[in-house]
Amino acid sequence: MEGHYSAPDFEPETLMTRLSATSLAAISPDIALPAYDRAAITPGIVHLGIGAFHRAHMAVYVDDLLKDQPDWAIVGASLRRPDTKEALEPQDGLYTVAVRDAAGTHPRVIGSILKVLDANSEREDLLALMASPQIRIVSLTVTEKGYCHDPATGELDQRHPDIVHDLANPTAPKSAPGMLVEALARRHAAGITPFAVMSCDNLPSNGATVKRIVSKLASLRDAALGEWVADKVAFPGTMVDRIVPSTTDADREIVAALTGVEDAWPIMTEPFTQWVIEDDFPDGRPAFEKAGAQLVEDVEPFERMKLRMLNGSHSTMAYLGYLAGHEYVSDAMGDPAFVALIRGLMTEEVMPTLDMPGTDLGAYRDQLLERFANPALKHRIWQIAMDGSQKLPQRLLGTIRDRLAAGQGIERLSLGVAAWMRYVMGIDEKGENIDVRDPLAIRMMAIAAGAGSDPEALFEGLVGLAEVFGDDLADNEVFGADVVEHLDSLFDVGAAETVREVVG
Ligand code: CS2
Repeated sequence: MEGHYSAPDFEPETLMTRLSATSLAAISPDIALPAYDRAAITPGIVHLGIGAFHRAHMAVYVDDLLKDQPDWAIVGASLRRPDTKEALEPQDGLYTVAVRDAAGTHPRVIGSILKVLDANSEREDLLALMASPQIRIVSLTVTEKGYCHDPATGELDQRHPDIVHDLANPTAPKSAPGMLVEALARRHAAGITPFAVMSCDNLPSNGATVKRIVSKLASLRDAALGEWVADKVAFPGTMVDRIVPSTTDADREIVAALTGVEDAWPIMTEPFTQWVIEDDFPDGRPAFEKAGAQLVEDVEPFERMKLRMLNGSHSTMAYLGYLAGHEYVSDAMGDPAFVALIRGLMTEEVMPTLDMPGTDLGAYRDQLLERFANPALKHRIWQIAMDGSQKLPQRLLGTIRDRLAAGQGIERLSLGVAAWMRYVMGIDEKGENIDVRDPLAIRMMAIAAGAGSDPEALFEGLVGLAEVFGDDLADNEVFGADVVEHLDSLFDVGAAETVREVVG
């Protein structure tokens, strides 16, 4: 998702043709190309946060549908950096998605993104497009922190600098919620039906959460607008799933060798993809189900399952794996103690909290373990470790609360939290600095500096971050005792040995 991927250092090779509308004929004949006339497609969707995740996920589903539904193409927007625009513009929006596993790498050229706008330099064009009736869906992948909310409560953070800015400058907003409110305000004023707002980020109850944030911001601007947003705008919830590591120069070379053309920013991903969507699109939608999405009435059980099973395991593995010296998820999965920990975490501690009639959770777990072990997918642990303060509540803390309320143990879940606390200290087990990327990094490192390597003090300091832990967990004795015990062990014997001890 946007913010997680570094821009490629792309220097076109003089001998090889660059991917573009005119070079499609030069592509190796066994590579799939857009199955429709790109000159005939028109935009129906604006997507905010046109990072790697969107391009490996929703844009592929839309690409599958454009042949029959040409009025649903995507205009992407990047809110922070113009790098995606710079990579895709010379390529007429075309890019390669390469699916990788042990059996090989399979590229395909995607054409569903008509163009990319840079929200900073082209804000007016973007807002005007969002306000126009042809746009019926605005979708988002802006990462957890892009919603400017308090992760523990899911409420708009009114002190967030971008929100303060957007309230003072409502017609020239910076934040994703601010862009949505301004575009909706223009539609409201012009009597145009609102677009549906579809979050594709890993937030809990993402539809309801984004509705709460956007209607609150709208009401701070104008009470009547706030009511209109709350009553008339649809915010379908989604569960999105596909593992998308950031692209490296080596990936660029692999893709060029397979396709015969240069792509400045191909996307590498796994074979698996899943999209569960709440069917709430009053102004219409593409037939996403024809491309394999599941349209359901209530998406929350799916979201909870995915956030707690996949993302909860990912974050646990990321903090412990980083401290243990692993670079990629598949490296950590090469250690039987890590596999036993993650398997045990899901089976013993997460699965009993899920209510999923009709879903074989054991099979879901086994498939996750297989996906994590994919040796061809170079998924950096550090990439997952980013923004933990925004991720922990929905990935680990919700499960912990449910189990504590039922008097059940949290041995492995609390190890994930302890490893995060140890990680955000910013110093690894060899005494080297860790590049901790997190909106709260400065505060957390100050807390850690005050605590030194005293587990109790570190826990007390970090659990006081109410936007992460709420106001209940700090006083929970079981939680405190478990996390402090694990921290003690992490300081004492390190992450690899702690994992071995916990799995016995
Ligand atoms: C990962 C996710 O970076 C992370 O935090 O846990 O991006 C994960 O790969 C996706 O949610 C998989 O669908």
